[in-house]
Amino acid sequence: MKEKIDALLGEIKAAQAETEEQLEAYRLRFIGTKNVVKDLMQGMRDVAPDLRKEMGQSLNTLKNAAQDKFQELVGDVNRQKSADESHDHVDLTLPAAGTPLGGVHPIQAMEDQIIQIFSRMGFNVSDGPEIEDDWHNFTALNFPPNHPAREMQDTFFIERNPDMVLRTHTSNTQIRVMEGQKPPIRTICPGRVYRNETITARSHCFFHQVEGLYVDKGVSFKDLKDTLYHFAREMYGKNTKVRFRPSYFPFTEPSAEMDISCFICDQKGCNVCKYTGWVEILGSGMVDPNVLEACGIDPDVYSGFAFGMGIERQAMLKYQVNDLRLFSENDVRFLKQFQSL
Ligand code: 2NM
Repeated sequence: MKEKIDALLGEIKAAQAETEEQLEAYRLRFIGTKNVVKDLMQGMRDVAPDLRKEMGQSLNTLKNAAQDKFQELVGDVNRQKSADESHDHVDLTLPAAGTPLGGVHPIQAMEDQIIQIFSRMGFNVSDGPEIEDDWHNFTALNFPPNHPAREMQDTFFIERNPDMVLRTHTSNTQIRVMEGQKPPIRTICPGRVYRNETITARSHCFFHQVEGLYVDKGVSFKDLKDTLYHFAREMYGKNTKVRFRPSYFPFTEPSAEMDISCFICDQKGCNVCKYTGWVEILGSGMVDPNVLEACGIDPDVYSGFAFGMGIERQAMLKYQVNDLRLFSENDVRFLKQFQSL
C-alpha cells in the first residue's frame, strides 16, 4: 500500500493538462466517483491494525494532493483557453494598418516654394536673429527717431533692455548681410516677425515673411520689375499679370507695391480681389542710399532693390483661408487639408 501511495503522489506531482481532454482524464483518475484514491481506501480493511493510522494519514495527504493539483490544472487550462480565444480575433490576412504620416505646414510649404523660385534666379538664403537691437531693426533701415513703428503699440520691446526688440521684419537680416558681405549680394531672408497687435482673424502678433535683396553695380528698377514679374508667374501661373503702384517705405526710394491679376476669378470679379481684379502680394523698392551707407556700402558705386512679402497673406489668398489664427493653432482638422503639399 505504501509503495502505491508514493507512486500515485509522484504521478500527481508530474501531471500536466493543456486541453480539456487532458484535464478530464486527470479528473476521472484522481477525483471522479471511481478514482484511484477511493480504491486504496477500500484496501484499508486488509491493512494490519497497527499500521492503519499511518496509512489513513498517508491516504488523506494523497487525496488532498490530488484535489490541489486538480485546481491548479483547471487554472492552467482556462488560461490556455483565453489565450487561444484572443488570438482568434487576429486576422492575419488583413493588410497592415499603415503608419499615420504628418504633412508639411502650409506656411512652410509656401515658404519652400518661394525659396525655390528665387534660388533658381541665383538668390541664396540668409538667416538672422528674431531678438534684435535697435540698429538692425530700425536705425540702419533709415527709420527716423520718432517714426510710429518704433512706438510701444507697434513693437515688442525686451523689458530688461530697451535697446532690444522682437524684429518687426526680416530686413534686420538683410542689414547684417550687407554689413558682413561685399556686393554682389543676392539673398532672401525667410522667417518669423512680431508686431504688437491685437489678435483677430486678420492680424496676429506674429507672422512670417520672405524678404529679398539684390545689391550690385548698376542694379535698376527694371531689374526689380523683371525679377518680381518672373516670381509672380512662377508662383501664380504663366498668365499672371502684374502692376506696380507707388508706395512708401523708410528704407526704399522709390517704393512700389505689386499687385497680381486675381488668380481666383481671372479678373472677372470675386471676394478675394474685392471685385477689383487685382490682389496685392508684396512691397518693394530701390534700397535707399542712406541704408547702403549705414552698412558700409558706397551708394555712389552700388545700387540695389529689395522686396518683402507676408507668407500668411499669400497662403490666405491661395487657399482662401478666412482666419489668420488657423495657421498657428495647429488644429489637425485644418492641417490635414494640406497633407498633400
Ligand atoms: C519690404 C518692402 C520694400 C526691404 C528693404 C530691405 C533692406 F534691408 F535692404 F533695406 N530689406 N527689405 C523691403 C523693401 C521690404 O517689405 C514689405
